[in-house]
Amino acid sequence: SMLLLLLQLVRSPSLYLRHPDVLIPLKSRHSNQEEYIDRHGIHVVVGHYLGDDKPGAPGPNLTEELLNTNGFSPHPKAGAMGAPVQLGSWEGARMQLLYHINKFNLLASDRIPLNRTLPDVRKKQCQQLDFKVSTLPTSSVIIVFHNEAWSTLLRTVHSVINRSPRELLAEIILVDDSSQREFLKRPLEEHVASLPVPVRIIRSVTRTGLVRARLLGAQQARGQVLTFLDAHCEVTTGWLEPLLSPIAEDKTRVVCPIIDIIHEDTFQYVRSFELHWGAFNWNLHFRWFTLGSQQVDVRRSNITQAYKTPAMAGGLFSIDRNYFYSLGSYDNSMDIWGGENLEMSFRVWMCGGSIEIAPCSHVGHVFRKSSPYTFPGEGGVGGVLYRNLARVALVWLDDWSNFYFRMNADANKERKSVSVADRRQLRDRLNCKSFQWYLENVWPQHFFPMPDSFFGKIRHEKQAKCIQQPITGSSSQPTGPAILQDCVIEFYQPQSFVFNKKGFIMTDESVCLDVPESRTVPNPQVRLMACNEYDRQKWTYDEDTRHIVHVLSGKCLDIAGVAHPTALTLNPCEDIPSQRWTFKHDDWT
Ligand code: UD2
Ligand code: MN
Repeated sequence: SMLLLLLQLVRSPSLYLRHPDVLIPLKSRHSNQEEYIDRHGIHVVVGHYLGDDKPGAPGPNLTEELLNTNGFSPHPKAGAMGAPVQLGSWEGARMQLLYHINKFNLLASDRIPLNRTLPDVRKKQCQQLDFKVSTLPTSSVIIVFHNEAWSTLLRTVHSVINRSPRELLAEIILVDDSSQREFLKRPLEEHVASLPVPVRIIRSVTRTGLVRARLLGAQQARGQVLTFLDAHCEVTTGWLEPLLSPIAEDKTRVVCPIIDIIHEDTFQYVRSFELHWGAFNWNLHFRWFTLGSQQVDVRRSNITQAYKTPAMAGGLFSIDRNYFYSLGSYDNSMDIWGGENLEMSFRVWMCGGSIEIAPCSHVGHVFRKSSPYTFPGEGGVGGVLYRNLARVALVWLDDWSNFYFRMNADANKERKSVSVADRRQLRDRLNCKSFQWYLENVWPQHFFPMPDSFFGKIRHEKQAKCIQQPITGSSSQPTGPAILQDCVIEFYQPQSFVFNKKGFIMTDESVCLDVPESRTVPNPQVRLMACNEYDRQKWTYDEDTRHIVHVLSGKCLDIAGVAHPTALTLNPCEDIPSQRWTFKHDDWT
């Protein structure tokens, strides 16, 4: 019956603190449970599990045997201290069979105990910090999942229980976003009932997507802070205190851990860099970038302190519960996956808060190369993602939304189908700052066009060709030798450059025109390299001579010669045609 498709396991009957904007109460069939329909028509049942529901449709070809749940019998030493799991060569076929289910090595994950040990990956100074637990707020940990594997989901839960001070952990809330693996439901409820921390399960009948699933969890949370985790994480020693302590000082700080890597093939725990922060590219896809030299200096002055980041990855963060709601929680019109991380980042920053990374908090996450689940909704994964991103752009990007839609045909297609009036109102009501303020103050190293910078193509007059970034075909930074190609008349990302007031010639993914060998080689190659704010990436333009001068060497941008007609180099400045460049401005607003 519909009644029990959504249910929540509670450990004690009590009154629920619910956020008022969501619920229509229903008369319940059972005296010991409450039911309601939320704003999205999701039928929610809150109460004791009564165990009389009928299983729904089974997932595609997923049998209990295949997923090894009740028969889950890990090897006690596998993956201990975060070590990679060694599978036997005879297990290859089974590994392949299981891999596609979650797009990670399920066989390896199932071999590791739920309580596996991990190294303490924190820096010494972090390990020596002495948090006064009694001064910290309590936290609910909210984990949403759709068709998550038994072993990864429960290892997330166990790691939280094993490595959090009990007094800080109000509860764990698992929100099942309509998983199809019916046979896992009862074992999950039985398993969590035996745990020493209250774990509640909320199930959504319909596939609602991670934003609305997190909202379902947040409504039920009793902790002062909400801590969100993906369903395939493992937290390490001392992870929680550094997330809560900045919030104890100031409720408008939204704090993320360092996200370490749980390898998707071996489940090895790999510590990641602490000298990164989060931002995004011209497609509004989240990216990690290395900290600029100024940020590194700030970090070095106190390496245990949380540092500011322009954006969060999205899955792992702590936020004061009241602050979460006063700031408009989430855009609940966002579907399935994507965009909510930037929406929240812009909203927090532009409306008076901050997003920070606590370097003493390390949480591992299984990063995957592709998504294991379906994207219901028109247009599949692209339709869903770009409708979400179109919402982000229309609400938060001001003039840059035009730039975004010109750069992104996929998002532009969705532009007409979304309506964001309520979120625009929220932005007005909260009196939030502009996107220009955000770019200038929160992310001064950004590579977006500005009112006072050049944006467009850089044309070699004699050859009638334009500078182009190398097309690498990979999703990482497109670095390599800069080349000259036929100018494309329309907007064309690989030929679009920002030349900003600081002298950097930059393009998407934070790559800058650079000459690494400008002082060691007579005819050095001109390249596109990760922007690093060093002087060797600075240029000036002389309107009279039309020279583009490399500041550090004082030499001029030139073509490499007849033998290399598409390559660029530096030469001593001369009044010659091969050193003449013009800027073709593109109107991006
Ligand atoms: C990252 C974030 C993720 C989210 C996403 C953008 C990290 C480590 N992860 O992608 O949290 O911000 O960017 O949206 O920062 N899920 C549902 N219902 C759905 C789809 C997903 O409950 O319809 C769950 C899923 O089971 C998982 C969580 O949402 O627990 C995040 O999804 P993901 O792991 O596919 O996202 P990820 O890590 O690629
Ligand atoms: Mn994830």
